[in-house]
Amino acid sequence: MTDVDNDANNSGDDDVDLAALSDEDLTLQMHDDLYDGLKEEIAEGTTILLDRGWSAEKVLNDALVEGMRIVGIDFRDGILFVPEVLLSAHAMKAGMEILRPLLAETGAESVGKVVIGTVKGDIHDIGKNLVAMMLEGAGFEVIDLGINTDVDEFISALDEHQPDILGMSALLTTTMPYMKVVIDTLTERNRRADQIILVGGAPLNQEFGDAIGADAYCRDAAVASEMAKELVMARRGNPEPAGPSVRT
Ligand code: B1M
Repeated sequence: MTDVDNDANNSGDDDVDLAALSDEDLTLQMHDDLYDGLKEEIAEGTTILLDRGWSAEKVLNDALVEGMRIVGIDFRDGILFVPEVLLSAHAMKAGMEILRPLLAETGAESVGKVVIGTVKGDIHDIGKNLVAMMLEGAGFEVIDLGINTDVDEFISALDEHQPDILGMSALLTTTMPYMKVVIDTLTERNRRADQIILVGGAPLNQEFGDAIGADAYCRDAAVASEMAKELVMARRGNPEPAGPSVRT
């Protein structure tokens, strides 16, 4: 098999001159390199594609997110295990770090504040980090609480930063119900309507977002940044507080 066959079992041992590959082959090679957790190669490939005039969004979606999707399939099927997937995640982050300033490039004044975190019990942060980057790119000030965030941490951050938006991410079917714990706690304390609540993560869907009382479920980072702008603008244009449970 050649390195650009996108062969999942490729060991990636051969030294490939990434700069000599066509765009298509380089993209496939990056899927392999992500699979093999090759951080430096991912950073190099990301830089090459940007130098060739690719937009940060295209590099992100075609090379990195698609590569991670392939990793996810083999993880699900028991072909890859946690240590290997962690290496892939580190490699993905190396690419994202290069894209971060480009995705966050904005001349605009802050359009609002967002507190975001991955919920308690969940340590997946790649998607949440991407959402944070896209929100920064859309002009939001983002306070990122990281992973494994419990309700008290969310609420202290809301107290401290008084954001327009609370964003929660979950990647596990076992952790997504915790979003409801946070929303219910805010409702019980009569402060649900103080902020817009956005939720997202691979196992979620619109129905779940509606059922737990979020203001919006966001399929991906691009939708999250669009939705954030739209809901903040709507809220400012309309003095009625957002959210299903309105403070009385
Ligand atoms: Co985990 N893992 N993992 N994992 N992992 C999944 C999620 C899984 C689907 C893999 C699989 O079986 N196919 C599966 C979950 C099954 C389920 O619950 N249905 C799973 C499992 C089971 C586990 C462990 C339990 C494995 C184990 O230990 N036996 C364990 C759990 C640890 C824990 O959290 N307590 C575990 C561990 C790990 C690693 C540590 C190895 C690593 C995480 C590293 C890290 O994040 N720093 C990892 C990874 C990398 C994955 C996969 C392969 C990739 C996730 C990812 O980064 N995707 C994942 C399989 C998959 O999803 N295909 C899997 C790329 C990212 C860009 O997409 O995160 O979906 P995503 O984010 C998107 C959208 O969802 C959305 O926008 C993002 C960008 O467009 N979005 C939001 C996300 N958050 C949002 C918030 C918003 C709005 C949109 O508003 C605020």
